[in-house]
Amino acid sequence: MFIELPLADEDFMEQPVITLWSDAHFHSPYVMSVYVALKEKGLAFTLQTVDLASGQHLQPGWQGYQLTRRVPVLAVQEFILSESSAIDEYLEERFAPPVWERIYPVDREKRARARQIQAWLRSDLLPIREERPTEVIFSGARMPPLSAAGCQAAEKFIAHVETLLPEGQQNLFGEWCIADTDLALMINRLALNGDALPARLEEYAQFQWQRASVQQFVALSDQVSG
Ligand SMILES: N[C@@H](CCC(=O)N[C@@H](CS)C(=O)NCC(=O)O)C(=O)O
Repeated sequence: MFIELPLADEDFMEQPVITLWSDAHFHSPYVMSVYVALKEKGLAFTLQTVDLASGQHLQPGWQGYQLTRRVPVLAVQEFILSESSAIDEYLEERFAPPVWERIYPVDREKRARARQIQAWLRSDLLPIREERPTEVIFSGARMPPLSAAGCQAAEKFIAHVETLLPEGQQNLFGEWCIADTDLALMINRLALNGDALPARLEEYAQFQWQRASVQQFVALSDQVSG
């Protein structure tokens, strides 16, 4: 049975002013997640940058200083939030379907799994994140072979992704969701460096990377690096 839920008043209100704070080079995978979420939702927003290299984010004048002093930071009117997956989830609730596009699966268990994947990619696999920085993805850097710890993390990562990703499918859960973009970024840390990966993981990441919202973010970092 299909039950139509009443829409909240704020769904009908004009879109509030939204600002996304990024690092100046657009190299942050966490900023990318929020940028893609905003684009996929169809929200208008202003992009502002803070220069991490010169420590601008550690200056009391910056909006994110009162939070975690890290990017991304999202401001929706006077509400300021950090931590990318918390922001993605907030956006899904604040700008909820069907008025705004969906960025998490409809099904509760799939939605939980998507959030599990996001949390895992942010809290585990540190050797991959350290030895395959996003410069590999956004500025063509090539890194030396993985250390023993890197190989171990890559092996664990690949084994789990193979169980997560259904054979012959282009998305984790049928329809695209924000965890697909986060996962593709992690795969691309290895794939774009030339590390060995099962073909279907590479193909999945390549497919995800063609998404317009992802390409718009890649273009931002291309513009900065000239
Ligand atoms: N778990 C955080 C990670 C944010 C993060 O590590 N941001 C980095 C840029 S990729 C940053 O701001 N680094 C500056 C610092 O930590 O001082 C998220 O998902 O938003």
